[in-house]
Amino acid sequence: MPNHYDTIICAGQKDLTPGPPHNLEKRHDRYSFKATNMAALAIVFIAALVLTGCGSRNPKPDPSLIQIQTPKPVIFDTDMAHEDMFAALFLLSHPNVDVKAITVSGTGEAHCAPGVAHVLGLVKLSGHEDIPVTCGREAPLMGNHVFPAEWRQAADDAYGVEIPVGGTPSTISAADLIVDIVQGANEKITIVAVGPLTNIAEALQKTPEISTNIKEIYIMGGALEVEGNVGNSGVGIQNKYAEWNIYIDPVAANIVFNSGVPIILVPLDATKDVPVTRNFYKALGNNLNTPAANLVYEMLTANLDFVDSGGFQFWDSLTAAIFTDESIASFQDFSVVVVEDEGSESGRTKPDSNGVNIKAAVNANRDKFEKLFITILNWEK
Ligand SMILES: [Ca+2]
Repeated sequence: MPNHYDTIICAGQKDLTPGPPHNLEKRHDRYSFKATNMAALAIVFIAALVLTGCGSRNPKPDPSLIQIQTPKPVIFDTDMAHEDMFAALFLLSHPNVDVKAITVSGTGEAHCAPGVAHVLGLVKLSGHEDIPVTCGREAPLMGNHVFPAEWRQAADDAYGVEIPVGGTPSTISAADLIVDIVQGANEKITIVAVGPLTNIAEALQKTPEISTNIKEIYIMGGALEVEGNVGNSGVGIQNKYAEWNIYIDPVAANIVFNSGVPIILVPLDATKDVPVTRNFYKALGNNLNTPAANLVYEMLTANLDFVDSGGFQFWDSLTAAIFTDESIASFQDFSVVVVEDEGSESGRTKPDSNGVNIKAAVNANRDKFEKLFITILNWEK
């Protein structure tokens, strides 16, 4: 139902938005609506806007959103589901970002071998084959939480989309690569983490002193004042609170949160504001000027059922985008603990006055995000 509205109303909005009032009159004449019909239509129209949340219209590339700056060095830690690929391509395409390494979390959605292969394809596609890529351990630091096997298979298969064949991976582990990059850098490195936090926790456990040379860690994960997404995934886990990335390896999350490195969390509280919609899909379809934009479009095409389900959000892309421009979100400080014990709150990022202080995005500006995302995907470096 919402998809139907989304298609019709958002497409109709495309006709109406740029036009002067006479466009409306033309439409009325054409369809010879009576006043009562128009009133009913108006109610449906407004209801549909609310239902579909299609508040941002026709996002188009807007280069004025980008002020060129010295590129910021970043390590991207990912678990290579569809949305991870979007975030990776966003960072790889962004003129203000210098991706130093990409590490795959072996506890995440894709398994190590296909996950790394897909990253290598993306770095090739975006002209960055020199970026080192590797994977980490395939079990959480503690516990046995895993993503559903069906989801993992889909990620391993890149959802049926052909990813270019890239080069060869780094021969060292993800944790070692993180340590090497951070210790070898002549300025503080930022980490953007959009999967389970296993690799980063392992690096911090192995070499705690790297924390002083990590500027900050942007993390897609957790749910603070909204419901989590584990319990409502339809996979039979009774847990209303946890978000998947943190749920998979809560011990790792606690290590990262308590490392002393400033944490900027992008939880479901903020990502709920950036659903992936048919309207966005169509807008991107009108702006396919680079291999990156084309690949994201193909990936959305392969996942339109998920788009139409209303459950697909720009989780990882929003996190990457916030790293480049915090003005697209609003933030609050929270004191949180991550629940490590098994049970109905396992993996919860729980507000607790005895917890660790983090900064969390609580809202996102969807219109600005969508424009920025389309702009960067179409950026020619
Ligand atoms: Ca992810």
